[in-house]
Amino acid sequence: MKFVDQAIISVGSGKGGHGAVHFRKEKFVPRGGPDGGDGGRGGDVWMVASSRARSLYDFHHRRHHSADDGRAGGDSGSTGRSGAHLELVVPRGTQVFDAESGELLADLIDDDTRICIARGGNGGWGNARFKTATCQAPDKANPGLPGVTVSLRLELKLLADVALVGLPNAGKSTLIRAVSASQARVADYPFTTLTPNLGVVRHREATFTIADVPGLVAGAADGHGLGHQFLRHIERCEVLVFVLSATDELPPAEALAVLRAELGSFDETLLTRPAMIVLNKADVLGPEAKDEAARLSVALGEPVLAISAATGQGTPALLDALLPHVAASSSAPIVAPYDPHAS
Ligand SMILES: Nc1nc2c(ncn2[C@@H]2O[C@H](COP(=O)(O)OP(=O)(O)OP(=O)(O)O)[C@@H](O)[C@H]2O)c(=O)[nH]1
Ligand SMILES: [Mg+2]
Repeated sequence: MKFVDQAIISVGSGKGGHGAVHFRKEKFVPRGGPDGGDGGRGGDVWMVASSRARSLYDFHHRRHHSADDGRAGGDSGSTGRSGAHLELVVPRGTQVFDAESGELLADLIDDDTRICIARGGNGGWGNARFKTATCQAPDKANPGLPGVTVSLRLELKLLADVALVGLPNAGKSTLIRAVSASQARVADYPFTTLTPNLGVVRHREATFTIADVPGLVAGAADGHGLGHQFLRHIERCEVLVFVLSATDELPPAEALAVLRAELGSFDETLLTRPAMIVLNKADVLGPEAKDEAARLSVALGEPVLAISAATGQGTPALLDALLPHVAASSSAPIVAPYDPHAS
């Protein structure tokens, strides 16, 4: 299934059913009173997060979604049937914005978090409600109220604890495959990865998620390569791993400078996020790799870990170093959990 991480949709809640005008007709009751029932309520539109949903693909194809209308009231005071509510299931990590004002309506993070986007219209009163002392036979009933239509922008931001950031071909996908069950595609050419991959890492007692986003290149901010379009997926991660290739023509320190410049031009705060630097493809350098990593570490003034995503060398040490960051991770939803009894 295609990975789609943005969609613009419109949702409409159901109309309320009309109230009925009706009079009791019974044998031997010459002038039965009014007994027209109320219309049923229109259905609401809800959004609910679920780990079963993986992308916003369905919304890319179907743009309009509406709940059912309420039915009209009936005879003998019977209320019309309410319209069924509509539940739209989105992946965890979906942010829902009002497309017109840009306001963030909900950040659906936990499984089963839900929000009512559009309330259904109330049903109209039937004529039984209008009977008064002076008006015993009202022929008046209210129409049902209309539903509301809302334009929404959905934006999926993956919820990974760790994000791998690197130039194309640095070995990010090889690394996510090495440490998780992800089947990310690996190949010896740039831009093998076109959409983010998520993997679940189980290391010692901990379980955390790791994201492999498409390679970044210099000028991504101006739309080079795949541009910045996937960087929003790393906004919520706890820790970044800069994956540098030891065999690239571009020296690793320069590669890191390119990556940091691109992250910074997308979102300055990403530069203050805890980060780890790995020098990948250590197997190619052989025993030299450790010294190379040490030299780089001195030059940068930051720790650098030599690893080989291909052979697994150094990856347990990387996962160990990530543990303190991911253990602290917790993301709280900004909307209250669904309460079916709340009005
Ligand atoms: N020798 C060696 N080769 C590696 C290592 N890691 C990755 N490679 C090779 O490098 C090439 C690129 O690897 P990928 O994992 O696809 O790189 P990527 O960073 O995901 O690339 P994009 O998806 O294009 O951004 C592949 O041919 C891999 O086999 C490593 O540790 N050692
Ligand atoms: Mg890749």
